[in-house]
Amino acid sequence: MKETNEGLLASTARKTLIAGIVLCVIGAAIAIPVALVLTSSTASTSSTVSNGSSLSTSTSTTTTTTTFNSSDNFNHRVQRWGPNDTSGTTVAGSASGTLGWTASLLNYPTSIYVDSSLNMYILDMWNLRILQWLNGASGGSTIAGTGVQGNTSSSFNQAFNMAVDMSNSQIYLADLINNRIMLWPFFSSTSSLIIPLNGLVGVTTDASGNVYATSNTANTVTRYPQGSTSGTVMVSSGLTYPWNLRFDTYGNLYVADDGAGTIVMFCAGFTAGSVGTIVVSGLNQPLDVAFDSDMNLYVCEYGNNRIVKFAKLP
Ligand SMILES: *[C@@H]1O[C@H](CO)[C@@H](O)[C@H](O)[C@H]1NC(C)=O
Ligand SMILES: *[C@@H]1O[C@H](CO)[C@@H](O)[C@H](O)[C@H]1NC(C)=O
Ligand SMILES: *[C@@H]1O[C@H](CO)[C@@H](O)[C@H](O)[C@H]1NC(C)=O
Ligand SMILES: CC(=O)N[C@H]1CO[C@H](CO)[C@@H](O)[C@@H]1O
Repeated sequence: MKETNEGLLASTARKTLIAGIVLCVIGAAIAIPVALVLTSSTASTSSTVSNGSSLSTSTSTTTTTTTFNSSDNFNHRVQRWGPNDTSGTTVAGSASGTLGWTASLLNYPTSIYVDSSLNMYILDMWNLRILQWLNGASGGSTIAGTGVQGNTSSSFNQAFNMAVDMSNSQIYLADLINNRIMLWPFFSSTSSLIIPLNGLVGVTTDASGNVYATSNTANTVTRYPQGSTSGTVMVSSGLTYPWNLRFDTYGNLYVADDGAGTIVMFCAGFTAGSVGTIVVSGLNQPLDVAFDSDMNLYVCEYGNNRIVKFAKLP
């Protein structure tokens, strides 16, 4: 990820970010293809997403972290947008953007996950902890991390992304500086599994619990069966500095390709050696993707300090 200073585009000056139609056949036995048809962009918000690095959707809301790394603007908060909101509401951290290390303040929150009850899991990067922040609470509880920077099985260092596996009450953490994925059972003092991966930056799981991670030095996506530390490189060409990645409910995979400014899609069941289809291009440092329950696609566009929504056509 490179630093830029483009700031926000005025709404009238937004680029048209147009995508195409992608057809994926879901399962050999199912004849009906699912079409992902994207329209041109409408940004769901404006200046309130400053250096946003991560977003998460729940049934009725979109939630994003709003700071990442800026030398002059630290918001250190998580904001939530309802379906038609034009501005966000701060739901964790300081509304005025003050950083801190108490239970109610954040220090570079880089990754967010929201469960179906709107409880949040927040990777509070420079506090070296993951917080579980119940919906409506005024502060969080540390669910992983000791607050101490390190490379042991109970510490991590500058982690940008995580994948929360609610069904097994555990979190996969992309421990970037230490080049490893750590598996943290909720409220455990140590990691229960460590997977080495050079250049690791993004991590997610599929519906079966397999782990997928991006490397932005090798420009790859690697797949690890649940519980295994040995992976298969699934994607080894077509990506340029990939960041985070995520599956939709049909099992198709989307990679935010930061360096190319694109979202690259792989149909469910894709095999090793696959080259994806670019479904969105013209983005400025896309770091994360998410879908709502209607299959609208949201992109966290760090370089333009905004979230972009691509509506699925009926
Ligand atoms: C923040 O940005 C500066 C300038 O690009 C960089 O040197 C530093 O490593 C970054 N820090 C983090 C935590 O990303
Ligand atoms: C959001 O706006 C759409 C289009 O106007 C409308 O159909 C929908 O009911 C609204 N949703 C909420 C929760 O207000
Ligand atoms: C772990 O951290 C210690 C202390 O900073 C350092 O000496 C050591 O080289 C590190 N090991 C690795 C594998 O990074
Ligand atoms: C790297 C980057 O895009 N930093 C931005 C963070 O947010 C502030 C305020 O919106 C911008 O001025 C920076 O350019």
